[in-house]
Amino acid sequence: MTTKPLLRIALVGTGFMGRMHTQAWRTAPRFFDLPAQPQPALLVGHRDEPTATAAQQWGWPEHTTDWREAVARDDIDLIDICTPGDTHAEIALAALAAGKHVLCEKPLAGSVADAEQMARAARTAPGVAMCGFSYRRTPALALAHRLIGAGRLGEIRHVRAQYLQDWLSDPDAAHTWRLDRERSGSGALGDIGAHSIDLAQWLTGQRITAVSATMHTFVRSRPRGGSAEGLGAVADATGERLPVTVDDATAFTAQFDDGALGVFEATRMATGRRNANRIEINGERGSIAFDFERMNELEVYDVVDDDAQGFRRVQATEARHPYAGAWWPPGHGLGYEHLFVHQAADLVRAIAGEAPASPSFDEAVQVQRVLAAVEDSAGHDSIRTAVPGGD
Ligand code: SOE
Repeated sequence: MTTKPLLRIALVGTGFMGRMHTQAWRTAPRFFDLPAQPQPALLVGHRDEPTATAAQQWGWPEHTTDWREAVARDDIDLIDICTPGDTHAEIALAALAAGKHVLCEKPLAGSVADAEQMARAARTAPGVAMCGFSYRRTPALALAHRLIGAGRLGEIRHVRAQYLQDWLSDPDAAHTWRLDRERSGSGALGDIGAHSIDLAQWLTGQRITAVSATMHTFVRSRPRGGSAEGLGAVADATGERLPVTVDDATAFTAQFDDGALGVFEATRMATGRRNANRIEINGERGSIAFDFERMNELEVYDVVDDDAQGFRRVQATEARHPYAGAWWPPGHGLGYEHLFVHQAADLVRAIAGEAPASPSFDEAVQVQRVLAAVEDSAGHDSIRTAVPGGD
């Protein structure tokens, strides 16, 4: 029996994403035949007690509150960054300089300048760097990518992408770092709109070259969150309200470099839409449509006419579909966590040189540039046309 080389991981971040990545690192080698064995080695948090508790519960043998320790250690191969966006650049740059592989959550950074610096470092570093735009690893979307890549839609004309959530629709939902521009970069735009931008560019193979945008914050202050942070945050007892410094909702139109026209919407205020990451692409020869709330399905339309023409609902749950064959018998279906398992598996393969890391930091910078252009556009009233008679 040959033993596989170990890939020793330090994960930075003990929130929802830290938990998700932990699960992914443990599960990936159980379902995918990988060229190396991921080994969760060190969990890094920012407060000692919660970090110790998370390490114990999630099965990390060691923990620390100093990410620099993880970067300095010779027995760590990969740094997995699951922290708020304002910390990504510093950690990733140090990790790459120390020769580590890096997985960095999305969006890549808080600014284009930081993201560009990270991408420059990644280009020359010995380690492999990848950004966590996890939806690329949804079997139905990977299938869409394959169909579009094979030319099944012909020339692409429309991209219609909406990412709709509702966890902030209650004006008294607690404040979290995701509502603080300093820490998160932006709100609905960077948190979920970034996924739509990445998917749109990846699926079409086209870059967004121009945007026209509007952004809005409906609830301008929220109760301070207690000890639980992130999506599960609950208001503390003080009654103090903190300012919301990011967008609750963003909408923009876009032009792509090969002629497609895009319409995008990202909001965390769409009551009843829990995680509706939707995208529809129309080409001259057909269309695809996807909604993450029905993540195992891809709608496919082909213009070739016959008596049964119309959108077909393809269940992307069969062995011939991307990723799906590694899991359950046909038709049994996958969930949100599986995207992260696929991401972990793909990164291990990229590190072994079997395929390029995707999305690379260069691809993630392109998303960052679109985010910045959207904010820039929305911030310039002069490029918006007022409707006569309105105030
Ligand atoms: C919260 O809006 C969130 O957890 C995002 O941060 C993730 O990227 C997305 O996958 C689900 O929603």
